[in-house]
Amino acid sequence: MENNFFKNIQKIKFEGKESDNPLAYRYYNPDQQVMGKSMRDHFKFAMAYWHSMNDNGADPFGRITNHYPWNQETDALQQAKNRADAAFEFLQIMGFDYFCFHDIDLIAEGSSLAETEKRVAQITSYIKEKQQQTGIKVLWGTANCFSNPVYMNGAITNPDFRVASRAAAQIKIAFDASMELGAENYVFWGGREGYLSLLNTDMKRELDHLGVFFNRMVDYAKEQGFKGNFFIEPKPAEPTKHQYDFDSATVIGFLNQYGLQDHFKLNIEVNHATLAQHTFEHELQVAANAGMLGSIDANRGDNQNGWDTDQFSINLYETIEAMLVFLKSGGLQGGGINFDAKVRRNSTDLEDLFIAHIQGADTFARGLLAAEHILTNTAYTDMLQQRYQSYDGGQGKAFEKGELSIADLYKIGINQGDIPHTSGKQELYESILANSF
Ligand code: XLS
Ligand code: NI
Ligand code: NI
Repeated sequence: MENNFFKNIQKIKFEGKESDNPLAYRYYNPDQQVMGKSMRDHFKFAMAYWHSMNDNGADPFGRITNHYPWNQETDALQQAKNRADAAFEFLQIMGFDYFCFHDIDLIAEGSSLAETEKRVAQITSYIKEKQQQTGIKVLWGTANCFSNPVYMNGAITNPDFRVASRAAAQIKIAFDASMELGAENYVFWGGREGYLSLLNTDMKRELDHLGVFFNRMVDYAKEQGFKGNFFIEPKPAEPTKHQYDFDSATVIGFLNQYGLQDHFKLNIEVNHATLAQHTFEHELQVAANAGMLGSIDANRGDNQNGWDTDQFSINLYETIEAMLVFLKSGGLQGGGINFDAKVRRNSTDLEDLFIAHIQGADTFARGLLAAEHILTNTAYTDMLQQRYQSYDGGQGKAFEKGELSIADLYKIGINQGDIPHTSGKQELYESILANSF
């Protein structure tokens, strides 16, 4: 493989935890088996095209800091091809099998949607060839229905049908491109689906529109022979003040209400969980409870900031707790771990991109190994089982099965004398966690 954009960076190898090479994996060893599955298959690590290839460091207060060499060409198609070349070089160096994209990450939007459609088709056939040469796959595709000013009042939930139908057309184009590239999943993230003020919003009507649209997407995907999964990615706010896909529980309620529960799963993002005042592991568990734990957008927030900072994962404690839920619920259904994270505005060396992804992958690998240790070599599983053992037999079991009436419960409850305190042992659980790596 000849690198044009990353000439000085060699393929990233696993060197083990004693290595002091910042361009090597210390914990992510793709072929290592963990609870009967290789790390590669557990994680299906993916690069997020929008951050890793398109982000330029600009923020609301300052201009571009990262002038990536692949984004300098002014002709849209040539620029898109350069960017695809860089993406595939990057993925091969990292040893990642997947990437995720929005339609307009691949190529700049045209002046009309019809022009954008032509452009997307051109770059899709270019990328398809590169996939055939390298074996690199698409974890999921999606449509960016939030950047274009036409969506300022919403996309599918826009009060104006002209905009809603435009969004539907854009999503069809992005879905078709995703299928063309063999995407294993398709994501809906509704950055503008919500409201800024309830005063000017008919919430019920907007939600009904979203429900109808998703049902029509289910029909369309079936007609097209799509074998993958649809994922909804919850987020409470930002850019819109209140987003309809607030958190896992809200999305599951919505899916059930509109008859979509058999056709969708969830894509859980760490920083979205914390924005919703939940932990990452809480959001994963809620999705797993519903049999809808589909995929993960990996990143981390900042404890002092209340927005989606999309930093790379380094929070080991958080990741171990997440990997416990992950292993206990049998992993992800169809999805993988997509690094929806960006290097900071002042991280301007090309190698920073690699260091960031390596550390992200190592954090997940380390978290997985620690979770495996907790589940197989400590008292954790027994402790948890014992905590609920009063439901494993006798009256507790009868209650669990719905066999006790309120009168039965009354009789049992009132006749049992003093109930001794049973310690919740939280600190013991925490010490198991803290000593697991
Ligand atoms: C934004 C979202 C977005 C989705 C894809 O906060 O995380 O990047 O993952 O549209
Ligand atoms: Ni995301
Ligand atoms: Ni996000």
